[in-house]
Amino acid sequence: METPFALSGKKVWVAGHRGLVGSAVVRRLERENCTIITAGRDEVDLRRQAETEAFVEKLRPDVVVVAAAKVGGILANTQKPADFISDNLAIELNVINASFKVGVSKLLFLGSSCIYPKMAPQPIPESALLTGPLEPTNEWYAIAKIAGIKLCQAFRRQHGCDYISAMPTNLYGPGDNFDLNASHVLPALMVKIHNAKQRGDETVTLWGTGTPLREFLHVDDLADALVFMLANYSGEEHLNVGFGSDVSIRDVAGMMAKVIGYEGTFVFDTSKPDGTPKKLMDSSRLMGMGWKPQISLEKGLADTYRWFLDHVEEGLRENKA
Ligand code: GFB
Repeated sequence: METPFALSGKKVWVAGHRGLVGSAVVRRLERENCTIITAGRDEVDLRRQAETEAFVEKLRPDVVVVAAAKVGGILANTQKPADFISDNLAIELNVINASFKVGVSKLLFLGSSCIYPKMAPQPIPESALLTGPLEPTNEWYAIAKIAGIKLCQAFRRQHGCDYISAMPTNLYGPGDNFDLNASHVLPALMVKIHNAKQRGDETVTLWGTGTPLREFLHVDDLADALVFMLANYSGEEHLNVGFGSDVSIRDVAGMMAKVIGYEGTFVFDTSKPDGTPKKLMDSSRLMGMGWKPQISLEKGLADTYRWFLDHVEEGLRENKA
C-alpha cells in the first residue's frame, strides 16, 4: 500500500453517481486523468448481491468510491428505520465484497458524522467512535455506517486491502434532495423560504427549537477532500471531513433568507425533533495532511440557490404549467 496513490490511468467506479455526493465526486474526477465508471439504479440495484457482483465482474474497476446510500434528513430517518439500516448494510456489504473479489486496488467508503455518540466531546475526534450511545433519531443509519467502517478495517487487516473511510459532516450543494419530507435542513430551508417569498408569506415554520448547531460543508469541498484522500491517505482509521465551524439552525435560516431576499420571520414547530444538539467534527487529521475547504457558507448557499433556481424551481414551474 503506497501513498501517494496515482489515479491517473485508473478506472474509477463512483457508486451512487446520481446523488449529492456521487455527482460531485464525478465532477471533481473529471479533472483527473482517469476513466469514470457509473451505473444507475436501473442498471444495477446495489442492494442485490448477484447484480452487484455481475456488474463489478464485468467492468472490473481499479478504484471504487462508495457514495451509494439511502440518505435523508431527521424526519425520514425517524420514519423509515428499516430502510435506513437494511438498504445501507446491503449496499456497503455487496459493493465491498464484490470489489474484493475482483481485486480493486483502492476503495473509499463514505459514512457520516452521525456515527458518533450523541454526547461526544466537541469538536468530535475520530477516536470518539463507539464511546457512547448514539442519537436516537438516526441510530439505524449510524449503525449501518459504523458497520461499513468496520468492513473496510476488517478487509484491511485480513487481506491487506487498501480500503479507507471518510466521515463527512452535514453536506449541501447542487444535486441535493429538495423534497421537504425527506431532505436535510438546508434544502428544506431553501424551498420553504423561496416559496414564502413567492407567496408573500410573513412567516416560515422551521422544525425544532432552532438552537441545534450544525457544521455545513459544500459538497464540492467534500469531493475535493475525497480525491485528496484517495491519493494521499492509506490508514485503518476513518478520517473526518468537516468545515471547521458550526452555526445554529436559526442563524443559518437567517443567512438563507438573506441569500433569497426574504424579509419575513421564523416560527419554530417544537413538536418536530431537534436531533443532536451539536456535532462539530475535529477534522485536524485531514487538514494536517494539507487539505482545506475553500467554499464559505455564504458563497455556498448563494451558489446552491442559483442551481436550485435553474434546476429545481424551473422544473416545479414546468410541472405546474
Ligand atoms: O439536516 P437535518 O434533517 O438532520 O436537521 P440532522 C438538522 C436540524 O435542522 C434539526 C432542523 O435540528 C432539525 O430539526 N430543521 C429545522 C429542519 N427545520 C427543518 C426542516 O424543515 N427540515 C429538516 N430536515 N430539518 C442528519 C441525519 O441529522 O444528519 C442523517 O438524520 C445524516 O442521518 C445527516 O447523518 C448528516 O443533522 O439532525
